[in-house]
Amino acid sequence: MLDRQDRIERTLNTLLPALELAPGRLHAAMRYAVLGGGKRVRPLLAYGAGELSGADLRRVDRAAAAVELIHAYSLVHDDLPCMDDDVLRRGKPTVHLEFDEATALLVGDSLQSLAFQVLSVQSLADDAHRQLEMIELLARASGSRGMAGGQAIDLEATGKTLAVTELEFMHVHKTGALIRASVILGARCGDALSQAQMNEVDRFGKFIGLAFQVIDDLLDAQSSTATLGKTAGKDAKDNKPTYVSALGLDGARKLSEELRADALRALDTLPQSGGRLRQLADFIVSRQF
Ligand code: GRG
Repeated sequence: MLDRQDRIERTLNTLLPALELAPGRLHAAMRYAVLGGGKRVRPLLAYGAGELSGADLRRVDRAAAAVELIHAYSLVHDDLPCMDDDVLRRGKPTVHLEFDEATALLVGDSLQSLAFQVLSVQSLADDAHRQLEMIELLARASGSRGMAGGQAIDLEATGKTLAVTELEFMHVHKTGALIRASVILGARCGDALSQAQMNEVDRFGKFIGLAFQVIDDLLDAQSSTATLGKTAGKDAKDNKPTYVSALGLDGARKLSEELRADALRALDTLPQSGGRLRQLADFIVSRQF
């Protein structure tokens, strides 16, 4: 994990525009938003899946960077006063506080564009058609039928009580779609997996994406701002429906274990029984931050 975290940091550092390039303030804010923080779970999943499919590591670097850039953009926009209105992210003041709101908006826009630039200008696959499919996959996962759509549902749900099926629908989109795309994109950088195995990788991504969110809800309820590097206890304060409000602490913990088991079962038929994806599933469900 440490090796891959270091690798994605170096890749992102190279891909982000240099401070010396105009407009310097926007580039400084983009670098502030992306570098030196975060667990890099989505890149780690892409690397894990890429390893299973025998992918060239340099190709996975690009896929991993693209998903992390989309993720970083979503965090910057999510923290804006018109959305979650938060002051702390990755242990630092949020981008709109450190810079200003207009810059934060442009940081998100620019990171999203950069993600697609990275996927387009460098080779991800021998077959150009495959590369286009990968670009489409990330576009769908981030758009109104994926992450942005999930965020819209989340904003509408504030102050309401949602059934567990409705919560699941929201999070399959808001958090799950990008996590699922990270695994698939990593796997698509190589050729070693059959279609049946790719389907299992996709199933793994779906279960682990939901498990990630259940744990996020538990940590928000149980952990501290200092440990998380973002404001803890915000869901309850903002009256947001969560797995904890729907199922209680024990029920949410039990669901996370069931999702982990489902995710691990999906890996059973894969080479090395899923290799590092298995370890990442454990990390996602056992994490403390
Ligand atoms: C603004 C289009 C748009 C979408 C925002 C992902 C998202 C949608 C908002 C983030 C708010 C949030 C707390 C979502 C829950 C799960 C989540 C994505 C947590 C943060 O991800 P981590 O824990 O963060 O991977 P790090 O900082 O480690 O990268």
